[in-house]
Amino acid sequence: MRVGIIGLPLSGKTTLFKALTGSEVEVGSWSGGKREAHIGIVKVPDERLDFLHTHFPSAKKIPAAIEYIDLAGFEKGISESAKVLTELLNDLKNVDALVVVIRAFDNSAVAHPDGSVNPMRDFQTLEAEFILSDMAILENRILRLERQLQRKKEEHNQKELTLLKRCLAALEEEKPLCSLVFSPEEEKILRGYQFLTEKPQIIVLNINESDIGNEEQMLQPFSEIKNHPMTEILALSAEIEMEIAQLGPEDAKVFQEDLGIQESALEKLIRSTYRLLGLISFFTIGDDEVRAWTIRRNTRAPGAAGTVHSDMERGFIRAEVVAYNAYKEHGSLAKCKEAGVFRLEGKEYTVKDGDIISFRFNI
Ligand SMILES: Nc1nc2c(ncn2[C@@H]2O[C@H](COP(=O)(O)OP(=O)(O)O)[C@@H](O)[C@H]2O)c(=O)[nH]1
Ligand SMILES: [Mg+2]
Repeated sequence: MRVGIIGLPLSGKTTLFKALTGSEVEVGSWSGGKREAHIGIVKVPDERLDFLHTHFPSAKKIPAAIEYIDLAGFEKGISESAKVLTELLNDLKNVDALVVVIRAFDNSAVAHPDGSVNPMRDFQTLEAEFILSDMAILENRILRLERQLQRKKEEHNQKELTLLKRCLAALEEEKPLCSLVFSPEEEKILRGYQFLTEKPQIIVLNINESDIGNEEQMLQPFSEIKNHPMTEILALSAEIEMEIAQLGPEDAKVFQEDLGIQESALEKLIRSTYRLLGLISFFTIGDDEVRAWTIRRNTRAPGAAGTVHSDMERGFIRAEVVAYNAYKEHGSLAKCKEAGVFRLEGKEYTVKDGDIISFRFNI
């Protein structure tokens, strides 16, 4: 799972990245045209995995992971610079969702590039710029396809042209591409383009420390956005979260309680990402390794096997499955078998959140 952090310059992207990954990169430095993306891996906290690990203490515990990419600033007018846009789109490759950071904090030491703090204006600037970037890519590609088609009528090019024109028409009406419905074949064509408005978004309002506890009110102007199926929205203070991330777990807890923060930025964002993308976890357990894996809801057993190893998908025979809650109740795999809660499932089985699975395969 890959998530790109995007936003206007000095909105707190790198600060949030540090809060999430605990990594030591410099904040606030104006990159002066140098675009460099930071990449960090975040382990997904999961109490169920912790519990399972207590039963296999000598095994390695491997949590699921989300990769966060701190993308270089997305400036107003970026869609007009083909080179910068190409670089950004390169960094965005295979990103499953965007975290869009919106500045809602005042900080006299860090002047807002547009002179004043106005979250709604910045949000609209970004969304408009996302639309313009996608349009720039589409217009380019449409021109080229039309030229190719004049030389030679090829059906797949014709199909692509029709599809891209439909996309462009939507964007001209300010409709993001995620609001359109595509057939699987169309999705396949579009996948190569990395359109910004096709990616699900988690909007993060980066608020002042003094606004902690006031999140609801801060989010009020954005309430309409909550209804978009491809969007989540939340408020946090990136700077405070970064400070908390640098403390040990005990101190962090005390600090969070003092400030009235119920959930860390990391927990909030991971929960939003799972909800937005419809993700669930399953587990594999054994004496070597106790591990959590992330898949999309409604994945069948062979697809889940494929996340562990492609051979397991190819040579899939069956899955031996026990639900986490049943395991917890009975206390061991042997007892689960005795109690008859251990199931054999075939190719058609849809994996559920919390399933503990052992795959049988043959290649
Ligand atoms: N007061 C305050 N300052 C912040 C907050 N988040 C970021 N900053 C400051 O804003 C500046 C820019 O932050 P940075 O994360 O580098 O922004 P980026 O350009 O979006 O990556 C830095 O000096 C940060 O310390 C916040 O939540 N509150
Ligand atoms: Mg930065």
